[in-house]
Amino acid sequence: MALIQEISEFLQKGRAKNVKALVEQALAEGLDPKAILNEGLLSGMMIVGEKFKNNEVFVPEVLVAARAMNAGLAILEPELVKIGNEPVGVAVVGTVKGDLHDIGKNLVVMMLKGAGFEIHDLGTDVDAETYVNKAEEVGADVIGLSALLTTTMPNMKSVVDVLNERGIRDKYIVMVGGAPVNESFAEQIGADFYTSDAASAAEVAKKAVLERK
Ligand code: B1M
Repeated sequence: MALIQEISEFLQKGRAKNVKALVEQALAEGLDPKAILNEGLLSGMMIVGEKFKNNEVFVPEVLVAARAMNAGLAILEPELVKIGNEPVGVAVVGTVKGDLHDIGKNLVVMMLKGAGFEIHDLGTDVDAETYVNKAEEVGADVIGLSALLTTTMPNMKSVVDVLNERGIRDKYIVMVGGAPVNESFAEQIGADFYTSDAASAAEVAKKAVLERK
């Protein structure tokens, strides 16, 4: 157990090399890969997410913690595949058409990963059809849309419109966020949730998916 706690603590400090080495050691000692994931990597990332939300840490700390999480995950993934670890849910995430800002979107991706989601990151400048096609292809639970420009906010609505046109709106939890977006805009375009930061996005997504299951 002490080893798993150490993994969580090194992850919070963004120490990728230590996290990688400790995950290798934990597997070599026969610790349960799910415990390493849940109590080591994911719990560490949730703590970072909470601190980020409370302005106790900032973007650079979150990025290095996420890098440490990815280093640990790379070692752990083959073991998790062997034992068939089920993700919490599947999320398709991207920045909408016309918009190249991706720092916030990347944080959302990291937090969702940290909350146990399988992520399909479509990158930036993503058109509505691409979101919906990908969501259908991978059986997504959540479609996450990020926009940083007032001029690209309407492209969030295009995604909801395509879902409605295809009669599949209810299959998905549509989440929106980004500096110019707010709760009333989300309501106006028919999205399910607006969250103001990446950690809240992960919390809300997890809760919404678990409530549907
Ligand atoms: Co741009 N830019 N930019 N820019 N840029 C802004 C957004 C702007 C506010 C600057 C300003 O004028 N004060 C302004 C937008 C004005 C507006 O529309 N209201 C602006 C502009 C105008 C432009 C260009 C048009 C400039 C030009 O070329 N004339 C151009 C547009 C290019 C394009 O996208 N087509 C442009 C370009 C760029 C750069 C390429 C130089 C660079 C982007 C680099 C990159 O992303 N790889 C850039 C940057 C860095 C910024 C600022 C300075 C910082 C944005 C950022 O990364 N913030 C920004 C000014 C500002 O915000 N102070 C600005 C940090 C990030 C962590 O926050 O993305 O808000 P944010 O994400 C937050 C939350 O919003 C939330 O979680 C994160 C925190 O936890 N969140 C979600 C985000 N997505 C979410 C999704 C969710 C939930 C939460 O659910 C799915």
